[in-house]
Amino acid sequence: MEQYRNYINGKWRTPSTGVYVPNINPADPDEVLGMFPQSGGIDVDQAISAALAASCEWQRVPGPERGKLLLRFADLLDQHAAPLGKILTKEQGKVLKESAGEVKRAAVEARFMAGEASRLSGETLPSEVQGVWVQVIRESLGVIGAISPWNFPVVTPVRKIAPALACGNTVVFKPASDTPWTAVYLMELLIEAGLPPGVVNLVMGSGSVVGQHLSESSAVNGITFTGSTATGRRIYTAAAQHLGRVQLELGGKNAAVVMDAPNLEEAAKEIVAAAFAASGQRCTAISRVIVSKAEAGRLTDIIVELVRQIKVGDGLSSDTTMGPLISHARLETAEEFVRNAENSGARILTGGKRLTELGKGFFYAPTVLRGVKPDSPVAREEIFGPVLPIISVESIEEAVTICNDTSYGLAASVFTRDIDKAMEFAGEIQAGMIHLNHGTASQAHVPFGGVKASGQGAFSIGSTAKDFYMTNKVIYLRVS
Ligand code: TAP
Repeated sequence: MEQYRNYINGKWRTPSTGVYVPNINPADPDEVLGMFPQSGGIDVDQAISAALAASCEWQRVPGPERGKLLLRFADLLDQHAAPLGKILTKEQGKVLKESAGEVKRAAVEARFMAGEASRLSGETLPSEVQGVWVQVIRESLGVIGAISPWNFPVVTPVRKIAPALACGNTVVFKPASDTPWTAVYLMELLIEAGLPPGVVNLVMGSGSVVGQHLSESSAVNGITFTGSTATGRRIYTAAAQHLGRVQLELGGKNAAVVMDAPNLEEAAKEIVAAAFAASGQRCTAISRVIVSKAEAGRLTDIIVELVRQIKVGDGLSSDTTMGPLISHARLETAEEFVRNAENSGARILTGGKRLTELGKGFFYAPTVLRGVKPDSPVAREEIFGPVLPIISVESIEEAVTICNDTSYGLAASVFTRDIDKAMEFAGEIQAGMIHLNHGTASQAHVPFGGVKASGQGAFSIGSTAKDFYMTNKVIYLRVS
């Protein structure tokens, strides 16, 4: 069984603890894919020291040169889309098509950030004083801690590492314990692209040890994190002790509102795609439908018909359209949400059970619930699984009230032909991203983020990322 190592200061290193843990295939938990380091605080400290030491030189490399490294990295991602996608499917479970799509998306985001490395502009201001110029320039933040989740183990790390490098920062990268293999592969591609020693360091291990230590270190200038709101709060608290900057991308409870939809079939297709991609394990997954009473029956019928066509199985099989959940714990969470919903009067229209006939994998049937109470947990809390509750309402005002009645504020969709309703919705909804007449899909150059318990700090994709990865310096210059 292959043993993988951390990558610190340009070398692959065994963890100081000497401990390795198995990485399993969620479609077949008996299959061990490799043994990965369970690192300790010493490894994190070594990685931070390496990143600090490399920082001075890396930030002096001209932006366009840093961009060239990212362009090579983006090309390598494209070239490796098939093998890296296969590894992604094996350790994460999503279907091959989604995995390859994720790698390609990562390449596009890396390429955009390569361009940003040539656009790290500041501004020149008029001065109050004659003969004095005022300039605001942008400098690198320093050492970045990048902590990523398991649901998008390629694009999320790239979304953190690429802007960090473009902006002249160095990185300590801690991947999720469930998906370390893709992290090792990403490091190999970065090395092949010409990464200097110390500029990106990979430390694998548990969140409570490696992630926590990284967040607490005063030598880390910024932590960029994607994952649960609970962990985000812990990181925010730890970073606050040394006034570290944070960028937190957290959970969501994204609604699709359907009210006078221009085309119910199209709306249903968009909703089902956004709800069940990655087995519903996306922070931007649509995880509740709020539909007018007049349209509820027909929309529900089409959604159920589409969901029944989803073919659950091992993501490696060509006919599979939805893979397993990441872990047994996620399976139990999905079950609990559905059980509670049923107990409070909801009806299962399809799914609602484990698919044990598919073997030991963490397979859960895509599920649609009707008659869901707007104040029940399944309607207000993040499920992170293939479960879609449907709620019917009388008016757009009621829909907006229900939409906002959650601690989250990430994304929302509305399907309507009524421009007044669309604009009322866009104005009233407490969310970082609003989609009118399509599902909750983001784009590779467009700012991405949430409000309320869904996020904190600068939006992560697109040019807004620079607000996290750079700091301002003001220069007053008297010209004689
Ligand atoms: P988290 O516990 O938040 O894990 C995300 C990352 O944070 C992982 O790398 C994790 O490491 C690390 N981490 C855990 N505890 C930490 C700590 N104290 N300090 C620093 N880093 C720490 O998420 P999860 O348990 O994998 O998933 C649970 C829930 O999170 C899901 O049900 C879902 O609601 C949400 N989630 C949201 C997203 C997005 S995209 N917003 C993504 C994934 C999960 P380990 O893997 O080693 O624990």
